[in-house]
Amino acid sequence: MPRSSCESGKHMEITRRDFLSGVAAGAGSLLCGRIGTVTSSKGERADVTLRIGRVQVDVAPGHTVSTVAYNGCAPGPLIRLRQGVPVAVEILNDTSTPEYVHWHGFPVPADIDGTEEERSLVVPARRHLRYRMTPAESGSRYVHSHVMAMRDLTKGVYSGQFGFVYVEPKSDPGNYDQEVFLATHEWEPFFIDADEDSMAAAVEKFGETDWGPPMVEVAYGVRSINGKALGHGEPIRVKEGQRVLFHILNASATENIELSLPGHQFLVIALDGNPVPRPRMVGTLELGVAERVDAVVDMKNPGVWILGSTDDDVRGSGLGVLVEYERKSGTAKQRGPQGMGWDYTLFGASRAAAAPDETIPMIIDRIPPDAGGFERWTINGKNYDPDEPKILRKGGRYRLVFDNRTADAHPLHLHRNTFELTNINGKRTSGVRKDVVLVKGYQTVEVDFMARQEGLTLFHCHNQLHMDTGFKTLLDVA
Ligand SMILES: [Cu+2]
Repeated sequence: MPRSSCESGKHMEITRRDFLSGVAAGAGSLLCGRIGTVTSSKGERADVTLRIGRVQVDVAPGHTVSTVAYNGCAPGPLIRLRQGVPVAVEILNDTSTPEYVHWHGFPVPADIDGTEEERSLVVPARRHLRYRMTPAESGSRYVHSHVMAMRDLTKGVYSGQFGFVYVEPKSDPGNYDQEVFLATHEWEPFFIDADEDSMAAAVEKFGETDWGPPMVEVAYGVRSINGKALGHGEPIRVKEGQRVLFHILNASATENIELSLPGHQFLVIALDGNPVPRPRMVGTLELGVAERVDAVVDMKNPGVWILGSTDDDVRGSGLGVLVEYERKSGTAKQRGPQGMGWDYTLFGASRAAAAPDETIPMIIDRIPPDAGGFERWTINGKNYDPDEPKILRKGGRYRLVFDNRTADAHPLHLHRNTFELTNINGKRTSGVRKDVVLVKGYQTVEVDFMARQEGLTLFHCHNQLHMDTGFKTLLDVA
């Protein structure tokens, strides 16, 4: 099995000049295995090549993970595309199981969206798949496996099959000196019994006798940013006075996270790759599973700091990276986050939303677990049913109303579309465009979207365990 060919824990630090001279489609990064132009088995040119295969990832001493990843490293290479410029994609599967490769945050046709539910093209075992794709939207996007994992915690997004995709806008208004791409991920997943609080809540709701076996949750042995646990990768090296643009992706299977950089604040300029109406300064970033945040940090507090989880245990198990100013070294300074906490409405305007053609309620709840202790999730009282997609009219304007009747926070994802947040738990907002929204316990959130993309469209919770246990539904735009 190949050892991961990633340069250990480099952070894809790209200077302004590198960025401007960057090659169009497929320009590699400093991180690992470049994805430059290659010639395919058929002799045709592919702009983006992903090779799915087994690797060993050295996350930390004592934590060498054997997994499946793209192009020999996890995260896979940074893929840079240009808005509106079509690319030829080739995916080679060196493993013995079929794979689905999902372009997350891309309004692409269902056949190349990479999900079984939408009847997309599969990448067969030991075979390859080619197609063309046009990135219509700019900004921070994501590519990842979309297979069901169920009880196999080596598959789907539990594996190393994820990578950052950045689509360069037609015009770049960026004002920064250095660009850093960071992807978080947890490793060594295992099942544990659900914590007492969620068990107690469930028993209270359904009664002791109906509930059955204890619920299971997923825990992790070690966490990472760009494949390295805190202290085991290269630090992010900065200079006093620099403006650093961080592109951050939560590439977890199940974990929503909060990050801070003590001594500094983040100017949030884009969410899920889309510029926000009101860039605002915050002390803490919150990223549900699969969310992306683009934020600028003014480096004006020399020293060594940890950009990492605000939770001591989570950070202690690896979710962090050192930020080291030039000519500074030693132990990182500790300090709580400063400044405003996280709230989507901070970044929105307050324009009233146009009336939708139809409002679609989505009541989120869970039902007692199956015999194996696997919780099951329902939308409007129904576990996933592939044969009953909700029919939408092309060009129609739809409002999804998420009503979370559980204590869990759910990162809800709509495939092949971007929606606009219109109401967060009773507070009106506008102009924040996303493809994942984190709906917290007992919250109600409303999002609007135009059904522009024909065909099957998957909606699901991006927590892999929740999705696998029925928290998904299909829309069909006709
Ligand atoms: Cu969920």
